[in-house]
Amino acid sequence: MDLHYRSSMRDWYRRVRRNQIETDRRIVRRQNYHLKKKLEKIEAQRITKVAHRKGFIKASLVGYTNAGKSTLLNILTKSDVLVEDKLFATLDSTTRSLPLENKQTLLLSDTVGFNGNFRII
Ligand SMILES: Nc1nc2c(ncn2[C@@H]2O[C@H](COP(=O)(O)OP(=O)(O)OP(=O)(O)O)[C@@H](O)[C@H]2O)c(=O)[nH]1
Ligand SMILES: [Mg+2]
Repeated sequence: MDLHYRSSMRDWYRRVRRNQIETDRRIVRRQNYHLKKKLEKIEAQRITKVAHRKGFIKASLVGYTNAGKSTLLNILTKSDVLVEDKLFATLDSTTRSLPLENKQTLLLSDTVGFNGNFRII
């Protein structure tokens, strides 16, 4: 292999690498952009939710895991959240509305259950 051939191969390889790096950067930038947009949307939805909840009465079902919190939420709010005879069936809190007799609305939240000791003082 003569020297000239080797050096042109090296140049070609460098160009390919540079193009590849630029392409990768563009892909990462685009993914970043889309993730940022997604985050902004989630944040906006969260703010809307919080604003929407202002003025409502709020209550949470809190207790040990597998105690029946989700079952109670379903009965009270005629919902269909996951109920299972196992620990930590609920992994995230869920809120449902419950119309009260005085025409007000109660926002009732099911929560992730406790495990271990917690004292009621
Ligand atoms: N015997 C009896 N079983 C109940 C009662 N309430 C709920 N269960 C049962 O207890 C199990 C657990 O109920 P869940 O409502 O999922 O309990 P949870 O507190 O939400 O549990 P995690 O979400 O896992 O923390 C289910 O198999 C229910 O059918 C009750 O009043 N009596
Ligand atoms: Mg539950």
